[in-house]
Amino acid sequence: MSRRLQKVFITGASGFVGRHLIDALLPMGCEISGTSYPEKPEDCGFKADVAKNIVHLDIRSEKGVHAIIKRARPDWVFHLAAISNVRVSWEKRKETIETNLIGTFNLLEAVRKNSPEARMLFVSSSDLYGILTPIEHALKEESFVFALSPYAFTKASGEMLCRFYAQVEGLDIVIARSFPHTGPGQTPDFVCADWADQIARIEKGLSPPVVKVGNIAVRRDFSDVRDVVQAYICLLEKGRKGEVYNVCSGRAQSLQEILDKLVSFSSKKITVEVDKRKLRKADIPLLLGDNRKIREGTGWIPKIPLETTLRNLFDKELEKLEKLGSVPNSKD
Ligand code: A2R
Repeated sequence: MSRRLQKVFITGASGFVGRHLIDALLPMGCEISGTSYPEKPEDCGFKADVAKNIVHLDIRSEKGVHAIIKRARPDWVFHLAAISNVRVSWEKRKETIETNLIGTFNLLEAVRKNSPEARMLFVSSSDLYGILTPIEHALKEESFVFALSPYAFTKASGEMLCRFYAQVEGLDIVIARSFPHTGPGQTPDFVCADWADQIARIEKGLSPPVVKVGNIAVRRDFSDVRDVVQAYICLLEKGRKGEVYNVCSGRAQSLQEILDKLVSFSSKKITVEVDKRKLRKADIPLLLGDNRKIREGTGWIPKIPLETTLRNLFDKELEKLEKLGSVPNSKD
């Protein structure tokens, strides 16, 4: 980014990625504003100078989204607000479509009418590759897209909507198609954070020494959330309007290896148990991305080794339990 002060607007600023994005943008001298929902900004633990510019707003409110963009008139918009969990998207189908698709429409219209010069990043998902037959190669941006969940549908249709606004309405939009990412602060609705949470509880003597897992044979392309937010910044600095970029490490790791690493951080003798409720009807054996386009187009490269990511995630879970005050600090 040019070093002049940029006005940056983030929807979903209090979410997992939003918080890391703020941490990355503040040292760049950006003026940050954005939205949080359903949490109130004052309950999100933001520093006072950040919290004052975060508004409690449901992205489904057309009026609210227009008013806030009119006020902020941002240079950059990162659109992160979404129902981000596939299981929840099945349980709340209408809410998912209203939030992820109509919410995106509300934002695009608000930008078109009030801040048409802004650069906007739409965060999509590798879930829309929806592989039906197992493959052994890395997925490229032009690979076949097939939505197999309400979540994937809203990301696929959101991409199409963004491309329409870029190509026909002339808005300056870049699309990040993000593969799984994890790191400190992720909620236990996602696999690595779920295991880190379980193992931290075991470490603190709050749970019996058994980790419940689903299918750990599958291989996934995981990135560190801090690398991912750098990719998002690189995409707004150098990404091409209307283009889709995979955001991924380009390496696949089996969930078994991830589990072994997390277990190795604990001092307890832990056993692993398969919980049938965590098994899926069909699991894609390999989900691997090709990141050549973003590397060559923006110079971004993932830097943080997965071991560091998992260590930081685990340490954060221990810290959370210590802060809750329910257990004595292990260092005491
Ligand atoms: O689902 P919640 O209760 O954690 O709230 C999420 C929030 N959100 C909304 N914001 C405004 N209006 C809504 N109607 C609405 N519904 C949910 O957006 C959460 O605070 C934020 C999204 O953050 P996370 O769920 O923590 O997702 P993460 O990992 O930060 O992903 C950011 C983006 C999403 O678009 C994902 O679909 C994509 O990256 O992978």
